[in-house]
Amino acid sequence: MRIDRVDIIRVKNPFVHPFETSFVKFVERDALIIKIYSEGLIGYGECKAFHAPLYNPEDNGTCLHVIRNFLVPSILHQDIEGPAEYMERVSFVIGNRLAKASIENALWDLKTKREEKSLKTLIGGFYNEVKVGVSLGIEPTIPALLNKIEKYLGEGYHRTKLKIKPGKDIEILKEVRRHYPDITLTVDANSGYTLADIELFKAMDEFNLEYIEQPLAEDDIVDHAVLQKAIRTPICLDESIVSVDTARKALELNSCKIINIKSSRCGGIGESIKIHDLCMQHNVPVWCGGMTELGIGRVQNISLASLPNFTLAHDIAASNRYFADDITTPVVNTTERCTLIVPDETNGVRYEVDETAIDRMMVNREIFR
Ligand code: OSB
Ligand code: MG
Repeated sequence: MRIDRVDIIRVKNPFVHPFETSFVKFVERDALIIKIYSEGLIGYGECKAFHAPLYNPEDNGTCLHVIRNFLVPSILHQDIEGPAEYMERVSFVIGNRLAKASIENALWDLKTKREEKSLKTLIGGFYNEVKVGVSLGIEPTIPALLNKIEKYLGEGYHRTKLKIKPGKDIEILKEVRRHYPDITLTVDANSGYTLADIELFKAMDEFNLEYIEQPLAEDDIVDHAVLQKAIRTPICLDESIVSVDTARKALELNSCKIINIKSSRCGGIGESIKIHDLCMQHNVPVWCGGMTELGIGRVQNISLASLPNFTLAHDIAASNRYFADDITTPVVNTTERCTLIVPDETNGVRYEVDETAIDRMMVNREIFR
């Protein structure tokens, strides 16, 4: 496919409620939308980076630089076979996976339009419907957190994940378990701890958590292996897994028993499929992580999560869990079973990009043609 034009649109969309993690309190989603024009069709991708390099080494400023100066010139006015060939073409760019993934995702979207097939069909998806969980930020008080848990349990979310950080962990878990002894519960530390906290994680074994997500540093699968040996609760790696190769090493070292796949963090949908397949061979379940994405990214995640080894509840909440306004028609909403129907050619589920919503949120647009 010949690439005729690329737009990079910076948008900002406020969160309905601040979302606090161990590394920052988010108040708005700052994102880049990628539009690739090719032979009369348009493919959309969403860059999942944040406003600052607090979770990933990249942020929207570095992504803009890399996309503008290295990725766009690699494809503009050229013939691209598809997402895989694009990834080979830009392999000279080291790291910068979120930037690469945003274009890769847009090329997948173009491929669905060219071939008139759903993303599910193109990647060999299996499930028609996927289960979703909710990820809850750190709240100022325990009663405020309990209120949030009650609200989302009421909406049917299949798993409750609590963000934790040093000093906001065991006490919170005790209270939550006292009120909700049986719910499927997980915690996400976002790399907030070190092996010096090993006793704390041993103490968490009594709370019957489905998993502990990314307790230690993102570049430390060795210490995660030590920790996993010392506790019964499965460790789920998120930040540490940035490629099929890091996944292979983590599995060889027994650093985790579960992997959270975020296609952006791993450089795109193609690499995510490889990680999925590797985990499946090793009987390691995966689930689809979230980056509080806007509709374009959220919708692509639904299709990724249709692969057979995506067996645990996903961080693909209804859009209204984060936003009052979103950029797809319809906006992503869960069924009465708190699931999402995976769009395919036959079920009539279809999401279109809402350009007027993008215009409402736009702070800047760069056009390359
Ligand atoms: O670690 O999974 C994470 C949000 C921002 C950055 C990192 C993470 C998260 C979430 C929310 O946990 C996931 C979502 O619902 O999109
Ligand atoms: Mg996480």
